[in-house]
Amino acid sequence: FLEHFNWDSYLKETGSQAAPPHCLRQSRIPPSNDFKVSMKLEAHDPRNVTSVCIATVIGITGARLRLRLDGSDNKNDFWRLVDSSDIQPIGSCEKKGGMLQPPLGFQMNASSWPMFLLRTLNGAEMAPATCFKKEPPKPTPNCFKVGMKLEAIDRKNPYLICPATIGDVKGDEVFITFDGWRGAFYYWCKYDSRDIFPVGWCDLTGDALQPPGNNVSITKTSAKPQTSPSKATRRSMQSPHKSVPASAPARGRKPGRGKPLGSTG
Ligand code: MLZ
Repeated sequence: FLEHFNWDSYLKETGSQAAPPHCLRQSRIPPSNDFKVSMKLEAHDPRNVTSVCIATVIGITGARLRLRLDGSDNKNDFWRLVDSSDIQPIGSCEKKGGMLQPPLGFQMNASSWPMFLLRTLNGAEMAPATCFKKEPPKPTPNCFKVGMKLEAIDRKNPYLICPATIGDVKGDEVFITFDGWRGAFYYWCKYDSRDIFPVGWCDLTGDALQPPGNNVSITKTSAKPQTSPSKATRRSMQSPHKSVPASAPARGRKPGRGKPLGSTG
């Protein structure tokens, strides 16, 4: 089954609050996506962030681009917002006195890089500077509270944006939990991460928001009582769904390590 997920009824039925948009480092009006598939640009290599590489737009999804580094394989695609500071027009690197680098895992002999670069850029359609939007400023200090709802990228499946709940807040980090999914998907991130969005983001950008998961888990102890949206989720999704109450790993655990609560689905 595939049903349209409705935030309004979900929030009502779970008695929860959407994170105020000013808490997030996203534009109030999402930037328009003027890129086209096959355009080329410069991007920081996600696996080697100090190097700037040539990337090709492989796909468009909402305000995001699916990118592939030229000379890399098709197993390491990544997604960036059109207002990400990780991407820039071709020529930007050279203007700043830098050199374009082969991607990590460059498929050819390193000595063939200069020729590969010439060939890959020759006749290529370069994304015009107007496609690149200014990154919004960092919001002032972390104003997230436990229980606030938002939309967040599933870092294990980064093409997916899913309904999420703030499970914990610690300094400038927030613990992202996914409604209806087990802990293995959860992660800590900075409050100004570009991977988290206000409720309604996908509706505005046309990106596909995943419905909450249907995994049922029994979490025995939870230091902070949280809303358990199981009944409401069931109604909201018109199917026997249950949602997992958020439970963050104990304080002091390393950020980014979700405590597995069982199978991940
Ligand atoms: N493993 C699942 C996708 C899970 C998405 C969870 N997002 C929080 C699947 O393959 O269907």
